[in-house]
Amino acid sequence: MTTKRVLSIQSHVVHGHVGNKSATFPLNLLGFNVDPLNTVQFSNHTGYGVFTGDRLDGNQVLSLFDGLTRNGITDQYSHLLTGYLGKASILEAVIQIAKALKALPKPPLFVLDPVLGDNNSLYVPQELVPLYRDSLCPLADVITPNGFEAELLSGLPIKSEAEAIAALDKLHSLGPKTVVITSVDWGAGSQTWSMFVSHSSTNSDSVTRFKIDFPRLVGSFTGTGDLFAALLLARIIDEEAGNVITPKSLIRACELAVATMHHVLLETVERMNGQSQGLGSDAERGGKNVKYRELSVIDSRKWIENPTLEFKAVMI
Ligand code: PLP
Ligand code: PXL
Repeated sequence: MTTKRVLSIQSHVVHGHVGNKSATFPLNLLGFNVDPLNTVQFSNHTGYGVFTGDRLDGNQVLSLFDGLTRNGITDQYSHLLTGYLGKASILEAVIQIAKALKALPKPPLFVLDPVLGDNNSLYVPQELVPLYRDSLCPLADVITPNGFEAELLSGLPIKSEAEAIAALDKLHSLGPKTVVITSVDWGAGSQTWSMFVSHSSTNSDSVTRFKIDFPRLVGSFTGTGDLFAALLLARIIDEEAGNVITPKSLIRACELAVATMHHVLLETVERMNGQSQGLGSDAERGGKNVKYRELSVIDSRKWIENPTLEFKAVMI
């Protein structure tokens, strides 16, 4: 078995489960060595009323990568995972890192989560959108935008299945062979959200496309995209087929990741309801409720290791 070693370039928060704090534990549990390169260190995610801490600069990120390179560590990675980068100079540094890793004799699989925002609002500067679209996405093997990010990167609206398929095609044309639009929210009238996935094989023109519908839960959670990307990475490669992504391995990885996500959110809601009892409505709590919405990543370990399949992929 090949060593599974991930260079994971994302945020660190002292409290809570986003970025590397969302990705590292599940990856470790699933047998991956993780080298977290933290782009920022914040007290908590930026959706709280207050957050403190610092961002690295692009040259500090490059200096960390240089240390790894000079010690012969960078050629040991089986995967590169990138998430919250937060500012343009870090994104530019990551472009250089991805290029350096791609030039190796055995380049790692690059899973890129283009973290820009959610629910129609950006949580990073607008200038990151064209940098992702034109410079980083072309270097990635797999991209995992949410619905809002997919609209920003493709420049296309996603209000129907036909529009989701058009966006998948547009995102493929940026370069990645595998595109996963993690969640399309059809609005409050719908009981479900949908994931849309498209994969074009390296040596033929054939494209596999499928969707997975899963229940819409009340409330919004931060770090779900980070957790999903880690779970997808962990199972996406078919070792028996020669360490490549196959339609079969991709479908299974998505189904298992959605199953885990669903259970993590159920655990989170259950814990949240217990903790926040007696505090009145969300409005009365004046935004303080956000701390009760942290994902229950650790308490969900059995669902990370052994998810029960509940939501099936449907070919489209
Ligand atoms: N809920 C479930 C069950 C999921 O599988 C996902 C997918 O990643 C999400 C919610 C939301 O993910 P995102 O934060 O990428 O919108
Ligand atoms: O999950 C996205 C994310 C990651 N990292 C940090 C964040 C957010 C979203 O708010 O603030 C630090």
